[in-house]
Amino acid sequence: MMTTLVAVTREISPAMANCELTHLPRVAIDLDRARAQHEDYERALADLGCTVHRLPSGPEMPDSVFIEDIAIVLGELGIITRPGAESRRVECAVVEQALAHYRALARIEPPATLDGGDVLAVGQSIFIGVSSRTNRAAVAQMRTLVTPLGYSVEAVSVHGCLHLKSAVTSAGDGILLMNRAWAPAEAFGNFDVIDVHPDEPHGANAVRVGGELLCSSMFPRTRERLERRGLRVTGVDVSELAKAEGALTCCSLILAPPDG
Ligand code: CIR
Repeated sequence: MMTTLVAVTREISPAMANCELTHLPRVAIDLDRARAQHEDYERALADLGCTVHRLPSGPEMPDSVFIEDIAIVLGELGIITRPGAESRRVECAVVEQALAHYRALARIEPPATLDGGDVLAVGQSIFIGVSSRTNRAAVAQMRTLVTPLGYSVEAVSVHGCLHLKSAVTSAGDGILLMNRAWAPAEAFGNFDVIDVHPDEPHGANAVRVGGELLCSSMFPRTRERLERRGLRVTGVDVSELAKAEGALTCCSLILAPPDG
């Protein structure tokens, strides 16, 4: 039986320069630096108790490192997405094969499109960002898949950023880290909200691993706010990956031991 967390990650593609970009201008990406940062990120996950399982990539999938968009992994079920960017659908097959070792799997089907970056699961509540990548048909399919497992599904409109988790992530029990300009705080009900520092609009994307938070070192003022609230934070530099519009949650799928 699996007893520790598993973090499934994916190699950086040699074609990362051709990544999808929505809100950012294209700038040169230093592949060696990106790879070194990705290794640091994996090391940080290992230090926080994860066994890292890295999948291979290829030149036909420039955005492969952002594996979060390709699957949602709950305690009982994995869901293979149908990414909103057509160029990313080629990423699904290998992720599906790998996750089949860990979970029973379901799939999002056309006409639905869903990026995992739009899915925030907090306990039994699942918030789904309706964004340029994720549509309402996906919300309906997710609801059909997860309601029988005891989860609730709430659709949340996302504006001004790529994904729901660019705007909000879970920072601790009952606590969300948020940029309210990009997602409506009222959609989440009864959580304490820690606002990103106004100078750090991209600072809301943090990964919760066990009792700690992995945050980008690009956002020190937001980190201060988290630490002031007593949260334990590890910083990682992912500035090169950020040029491809990726953040921290998007570079892994964290699998808890399956329920039961
Ligand atoms: C994309 O546009 O799909 C990639 N360049 C970045 C995806 C980042 N994913 C995420 O934040 N969940």
